[in-house]
Amino acid sequence: MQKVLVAPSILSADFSKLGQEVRDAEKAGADWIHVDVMDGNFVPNITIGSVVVKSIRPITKLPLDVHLMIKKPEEYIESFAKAGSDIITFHIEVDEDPKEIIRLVRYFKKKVGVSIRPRTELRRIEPILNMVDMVLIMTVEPGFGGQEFIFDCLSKIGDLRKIFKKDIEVDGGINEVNAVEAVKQGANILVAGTSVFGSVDYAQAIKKLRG
Ligand code: S6P
Ligand code: MG
Repeated sequence: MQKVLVAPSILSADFSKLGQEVRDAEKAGADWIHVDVMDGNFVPNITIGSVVVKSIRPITKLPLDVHLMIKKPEEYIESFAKAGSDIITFHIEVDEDPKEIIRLVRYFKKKVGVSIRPRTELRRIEPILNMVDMVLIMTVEPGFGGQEFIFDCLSKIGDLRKIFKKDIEVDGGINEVNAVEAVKQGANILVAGTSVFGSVDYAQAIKKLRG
C-alpha cells in the first residue's frame, strides 16, 4: 500500500515563530509543508505571499506544497516558483484557462495540482486530469483553518480514485478519525492545520493521522 503523507498547514502555526514551527513539524515527521495562499478575493481571507515561501525555503528540506486560493493565479506563479515552491496548486473555479496555468507551472519545472471546492463536481477537472500531478479535494469551504470536515466530500475522493492514479490530497478539518475514511476512499496526502499545530505533541499528532 502507498505511504500516506502528512502535510501540516502553517496557517495554523504560530506566525511569531514560523521558522521554528516549520523545523518542529519536520522533526515531528511531516512529509510536506502546506502553505495556504489567500487573496481576500477568491476567498474571504488574506494570508501568505511568496515572501513567506522564500523565507521558509532555507529552513526545511521538505517539499513546499503551495495551495493558491487566489484569482488570476497565472500572474503569481512565477514569484511562487522562484520563491522555492515545489508543488503549486490552483483552483479550477478561478475560471481561467487551466491548460495555460498548468503550462506556466511546468515552465518553471514545478509539480502542478488542481483543487476543487466541496460543491464543485469532478467533471469540471476531468479534461485536465492527465495534465496534473495531484488533485486537492477541499473538505471544507476554503477561507479559514479550523472548520468542520464535510463528510459529503468522501464519495468524491472514491470516485476520483477510480479514474486518477496519481496523488490525491485532502484538505480541511482533517483529524485522526476522518483521515481513516479519506485514506480508505483513496486519498494519499493529508493536509492538517489545527490537528497538528493545535496539538501539544506534533509527532504524536502526525503519527495518529497516518493511522
Ligand atoms: C481552507 C483552509 C485549507 C488549509 C487549512 C487546513 O479554508 O485554510 O486550505 O489548508 O488551514 O486547516 P485545518 O485546520 O482545517 O486542518
Ligand atoms: Mg490548504
